[in-house]
Amino acid sequence: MNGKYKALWLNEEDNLVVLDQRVLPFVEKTITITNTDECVEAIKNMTVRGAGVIGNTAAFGVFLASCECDGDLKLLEEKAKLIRSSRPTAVNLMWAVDRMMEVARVIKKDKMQERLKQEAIKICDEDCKATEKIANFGADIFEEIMKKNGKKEINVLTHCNAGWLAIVDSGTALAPIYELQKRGIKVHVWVDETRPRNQGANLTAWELEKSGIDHTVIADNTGGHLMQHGLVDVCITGADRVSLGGDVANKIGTYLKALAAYDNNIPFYVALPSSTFDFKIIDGVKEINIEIRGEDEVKTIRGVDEKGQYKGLQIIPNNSKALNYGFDVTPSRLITGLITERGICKADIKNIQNMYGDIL
Ligand code: RI2
Repeated sequence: MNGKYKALWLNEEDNLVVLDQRVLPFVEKTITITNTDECVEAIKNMTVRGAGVIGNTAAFGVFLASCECDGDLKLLEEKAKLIRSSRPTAVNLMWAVDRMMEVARVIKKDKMQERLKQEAIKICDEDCKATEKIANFGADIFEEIMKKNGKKEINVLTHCNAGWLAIVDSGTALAPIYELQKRGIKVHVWVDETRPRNQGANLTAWELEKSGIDHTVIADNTGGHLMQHGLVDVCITGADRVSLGGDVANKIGTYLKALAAYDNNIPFYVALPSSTFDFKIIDGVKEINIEIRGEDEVKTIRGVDEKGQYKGLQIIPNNSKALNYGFDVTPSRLITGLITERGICKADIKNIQNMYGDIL
């Protein structure tokens, strides 16, 4: 793909251009990342977000860092460390930086920049291919569910945003939905708004609207009610880190949806590329580091007023405290299957080990 993807691309000057995901869908603008500090800031402040895109940005960040280092590996290690620690939960970030640094450590000084640029492009290209496969495996299973339920249309519930804004080039959880559309199958998506940052209401709805996919935005607490009344055929989310035991860290609120799905006998799938596994850990609830973000994201809400002016509003009393966990962990027992580029597997240690026997 030569470094050009929908959510991010390398420009003529070899700088990284990204869609500013903080202001979508109200403002469509790009930000150009030219150095390590800008890369770290863009990941921290969520100009870019989504496990895959965070990993891609970090990979290009290491390339940009190498342009500041003139072959000085020690300096590059320091800069890579900064990028690696910009957010704690999505493991694609650490995975991508580590992979880039393995390359940097064995390459000659004068070849370093070009080689790192090519490696970052390779990481993105691999994600693109993975999402194509996820799209097909997921769409096949969704068709089966639809037939089993005797329906001509499938109702899918998703949480947060795991579309092409989250992983190049067609997403994880949304990839099978785009594929169903290509296959001419009627699909309707229930989009959880996903407070506090509203990635569902802002980003997933924007993506689906742009693609002409029928969807309805719901308040975060609505899913259980819909499931009890037969209005959801299947749930699917992306993931930020998945343990060897099959526990899934994903956007806060995912666990509650999985509980409701389990109680109502509705399949709950998680879609991820292999780079989202953290094979070093087994018990995700105990071992995954959950990001705590600033109170302000809970205290305020952002949107446009009646004049189309984009702004933030405070929504809680001045002296009330707020707490903002970014993610939760859904235990493997609540998950019907993990959809990866290698196929679909049960979320348990035995099946994950079988699927990844060649690298474990
Ligand atoms: P992919 C998001 O977190 C959500 O947890 C979402 O499910 C995930 O990233 C999608 O990433 P945030 O970065 O699985 O918006 O699609 O905090 O790579």
